[in-house]
Amino acid sequence: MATSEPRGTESEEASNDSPTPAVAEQYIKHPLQNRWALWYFKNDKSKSWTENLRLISKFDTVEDFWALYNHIQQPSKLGFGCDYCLFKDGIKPMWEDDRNKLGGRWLMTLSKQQRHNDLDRYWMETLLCLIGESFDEASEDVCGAVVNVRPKGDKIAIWTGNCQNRDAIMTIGLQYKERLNLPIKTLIGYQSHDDTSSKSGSTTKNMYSV
Ligand code: MGP
Repeated sequence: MATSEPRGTESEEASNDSPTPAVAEQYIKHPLQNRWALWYFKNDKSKSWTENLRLISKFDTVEDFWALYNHIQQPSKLGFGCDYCLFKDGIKPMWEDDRNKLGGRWLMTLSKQQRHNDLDRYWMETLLCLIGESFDEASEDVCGAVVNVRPKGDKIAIWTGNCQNRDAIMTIGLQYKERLNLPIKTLIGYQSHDDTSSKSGSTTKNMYSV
């Protein structure tokens, strides 16, 4: 019929119809500054430490982070001996990686009671500090974070790349403590991986503390 539009024109019009910014906002994921990799460690004594470490997934948007976070178990539900590690893409969560070998970690050791009260909350806040690059320029120094689920008390740590970068390390430590709302009298210590990996006793000396 004379009044009907040719099909070609109809589809051409539709394809020229670019979404308004408000509509586009609904579809475009929010990019993170870095791509991150989540690793899982399960302690199987028949295998080496490295073999027990598995990459779960990588993400580089806010939406993909939450999809992954909501899909996996909270640390408090993991078995003893298990870890999660969140590291910048390209850095393996081990002392031996080139980007870690001169570095160290801010270490928080939790009491057994805190497994129930604080562990999952602290871990989530730690993840948000990392993906949100919360430590200003010092975020550059961050390599990743690790949660260790252990019978003697769980641990959460932020790993940084160079244990001589005092200013960056102190910025990270102070802001991290504030983000977790830790009481001023609760001290956390920073230890070099060199000292941790070569320790002979049960404690490693702190290079810095806040
Ligand atoms: P751990 O899992 O960091 O702490 O290290 P855990 O289980 O609380 O033990 P503790 O020694 O702190 O009381 C346990 C062991 O895993 C280490 O002694 C190493 O043998 C091994 N291990 C841990 N890390 C982080 C590494 C690593 O980066 N590289 C290698 N090769 N081994 C590691």
